[in-house]
Amino acid sequence: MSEDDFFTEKQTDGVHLSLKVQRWLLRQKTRYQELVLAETTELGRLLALDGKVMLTEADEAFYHEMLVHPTLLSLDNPQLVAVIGGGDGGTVREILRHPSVQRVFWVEIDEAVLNACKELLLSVHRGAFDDPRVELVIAPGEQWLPKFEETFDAIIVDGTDPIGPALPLFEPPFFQACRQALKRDGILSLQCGTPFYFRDEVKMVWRNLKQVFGQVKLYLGFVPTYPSGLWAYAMAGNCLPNLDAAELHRRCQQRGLTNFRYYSPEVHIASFALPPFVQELLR
Ligand code: AG3
Repeated sequence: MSEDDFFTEKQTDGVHLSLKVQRWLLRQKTRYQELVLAETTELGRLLALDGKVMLTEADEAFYHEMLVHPTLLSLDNPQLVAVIGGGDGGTVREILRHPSVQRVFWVEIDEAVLNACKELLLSVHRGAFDDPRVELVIAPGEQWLPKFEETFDAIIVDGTDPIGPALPLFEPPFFQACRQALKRDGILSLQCGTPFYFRDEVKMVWRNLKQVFGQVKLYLGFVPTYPSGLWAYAMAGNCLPNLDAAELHRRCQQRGLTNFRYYSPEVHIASFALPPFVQELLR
């Protein structure tokens, strides 16, 4: 067994995660990043960009459900949604489960990622590319959003880590553009890294969001193949509703949302309880 049989993410200088690979499906340098798709022995297919795990088939639902449903279930009637990034289609797939959604603008910078995922990650996008409600735009989100004339019920940012090329998606000018592109009661949600290893990044994203939005909430989920497994997400808006589990259950039922793998109304509520070491980052 050689090291070539493993995909390794250097999560930090001293902590690496290795997944054993049965078959390499694609290794490609795109215009923007280095893309790897592989069949792992235990976790299904793997998508990695610039050496970082974006998803495995085994746990992608944990991430995509938590990025999408807390936000869309907080809205009475989400109709127009923008997704920035998320080239694999998992985020768009979860959005399309909400029957009130009429249009999704899916803005991804890297066409090569879209093409590769469309062909090789069918279980992830499950046809999202061909859904008539979806409008695919190939552009950098931070350039496209300020030009769009309508206002969104939700904007969901599914970028990579808040370092390197995706950094503009975590900075105040982009958050301003999001605020302007949202309806009065619209909500922005995004992933913001792990509070265990990426303390400064989580702090930075929190501070930048607070500068721009009236209300910001951080919440947590478990994603086994991401650094530390403990993942932070943020929701931001003018005024975020506080729904109880009974109301969330009612909304799930109304919308025909069942068969989640990670999300549940109880998990939703619990995910906003932050351990002291995370609270510390937000002071
Ligand atoms: N988007 C966020 C992945 C960040 C993972 N970071 C890491 N492995 N260092 C994933 C895209 C899935 N749609």
